[in-house]
Formats: sequence, C-alpha cells, structure tokens
Amino acid sequence: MKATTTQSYRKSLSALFIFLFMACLLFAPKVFAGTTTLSYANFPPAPTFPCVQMERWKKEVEKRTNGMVRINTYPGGTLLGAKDMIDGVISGQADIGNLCMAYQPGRFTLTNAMSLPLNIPNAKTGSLVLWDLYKKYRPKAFSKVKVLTMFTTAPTNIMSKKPVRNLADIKGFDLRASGGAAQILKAWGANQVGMPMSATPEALQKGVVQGLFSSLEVMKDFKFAETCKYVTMTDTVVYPFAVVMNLDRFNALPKEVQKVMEDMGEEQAEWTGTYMDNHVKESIIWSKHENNVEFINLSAREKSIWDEKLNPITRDWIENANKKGFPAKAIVKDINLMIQKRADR
Ligand code: 3IO
Repeated sequence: MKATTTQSYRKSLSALFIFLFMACLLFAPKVFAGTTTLSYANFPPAPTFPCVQMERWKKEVEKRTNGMVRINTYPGGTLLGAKDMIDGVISGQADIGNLCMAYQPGRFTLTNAMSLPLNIPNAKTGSLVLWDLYKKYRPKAFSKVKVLTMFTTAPTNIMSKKPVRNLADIKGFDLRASGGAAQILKAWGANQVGMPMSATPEALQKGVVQGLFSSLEVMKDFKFAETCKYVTMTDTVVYPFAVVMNLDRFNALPKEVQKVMEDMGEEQAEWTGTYMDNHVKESIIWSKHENNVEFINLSAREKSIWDEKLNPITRDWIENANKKGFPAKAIVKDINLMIQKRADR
C-alpha cells in the first residue's frame, strides 16, 4: 500500500514537471519572439571614445526598442581588427562595426576630405559636418552597408617623447599618424609612420615611433601622458569614423527597430562629438597636473610657416579626387559651408 502511494505521487510529480516543461516551450517563443541579437565590433580598447560611444548607442537602442534588440559589444579587436572592419561587416562576421576611415584612405576618398586642413574647430562640429556630408553625397564606398552614424575626433596635436618647438625639431622625427593626418606630418617634414591607433601603444613602447599625431583624449585613455611628456598644439585636422551595419541584417529588422536606429544617426554623431570635446579638456588637465606634460604653443610667426606648408594638400586632394570622378571642388566648398552652418549652433 505504501509503495503504491509513493509511486502515484511520483507519477503526478513527473506529470507536473512535464506540464511545466511544455508550458515553457509554449510561452518562451512569445517572450523572445521579437528579440534579435546583434554583434557590434570595435578595434580599440573599451575605455577609448569609439567604445564609449558604442556602449551609449547599445544602451539607447535596447531601451528605445523595448528589448526587441539585444546588442553584444566586442571592443579591443576581439571580433574584427581595425582594417578588417567594413569587409567583416559586409561578409557578416559582425553585424555592426566601427571603423576609422583614415586607415583606408584610398577607399573612402570623399569622406576623408574631412581630414583636409579646413579648420574644423571641434569634434561636435566635425561630427555633424561629416554626417551632413555623408547624407548629401551618399558615397559609393558605403553602398554595401547601412550607415548608422558617423563622427570625428577633435583636431589633432603632436604628442611626443621629445619637445617639438619648430620645423627643425620635427624634421625626420618618427611620428605615427594615418590617412589625411599623415599627409600633414609629411608636409611638415616628419618621418611619418602609418598604423592604426590600436597598434600605437606597442610602437611607442618599443621605440618604433617617438610620438603620435591625434586628438588629445588619448593622452588619458591610452595613458600616453606617461611616455609622451610633450604636446605641441597644432589643432589641425580631424579623423573621420563610421559605424556600419550588415545590409541584410538591417533589412531583416522590424520597421520600428529600423526607425529607432535611423532616428539616432545625427543624435549619436552630436553626442559623440560633444563627449570627445569634453573628454579632451579633461585629458589636458590630467596630463598637465598628474603627469607634468609640457604643452607647447607655436608663436604666431612659427605657426604661419607651418600653415603655409599645408597649402598644397587641399589642392592635391582636389586634383586626385577629380581624377577618380568626384566633384572635388564642390565637396570642399560644401564642407566649408557646412562648417559655418554647424559651428554657429
Ligand atoms: C582614435 C582611434 C581609436 C581610439 C581612440 C582614438 N582617438 C583618436 C583616434 C583617431 C585615430 O583613429 C587615429 O588613428 O589617430
């Protein structure tokens, strides 16, 4: 009698478990039906600005789509490296990727006009102008991806182990840059060494380069202030970036999710530019006060000699871009107008 009771008790317990299991199977798809998981690849380490903007975008998209989309982020080149970004997104190795256009200057001719010496005052203006430029010309270089946003760094300056006070100091000096910024260094007579930012900490440490030419927030985010004790203020060109998504993956998203992402394009550009500008200020203070970095300002006379060296750059870009079939003069004119429009806000 006792054995039978235990047996029937066990039977009903199993039945209950089976019932619960089936119920889970039935309801689970309802809960998760609308959830798409997307991967987002980035090349530099997590604390740097391209990854900070990535986390902000992820958080906002997840919130604004009420959990219909989940985004897994991969900083530090763990999913795609700096130069593999756009091809990795096109082939679907990552759904979304963040790339720096300066690393493939010949591929992004039009948008790399942002790295001409056109006196873009800050990252907020640069980012909004780049977005305006992209929307106006829709360059073919991005025809195989969905462009989610674009932004630029703040204007670039020289960070180095030895002081650069004049053109004689920079002549033959091994400095790292990429794309349009590298052309600037060359014009000043430096021995320009091209590599992505993600390779720079090791190159500096091994002495392959004596410094770099980029926006100053990296003094703090990469701790370059510990080795580069000198900054020469030049406030020249900006580096342009793009966030791109696999086209099929984008087209497969529900319309309302697509709308959330599209509505965020300009907002994200402005957010990132503003974050960059504020972070540069913090980094300068940190470098001066915590790391004793000397900030060198060129005299007006010296600056005019440096500026003069840059005169041929825009002319050469126009000639080269014309040959490739771009309306190069109109592009430069447009950028200048867009700078005026965006800088006034
Ligand atoms: C940059 C790239 C990765 C992380 C932080 C950064 N700050 C400025 C840049 C610009 C750039 O790509 C470069 O190569 O200087």
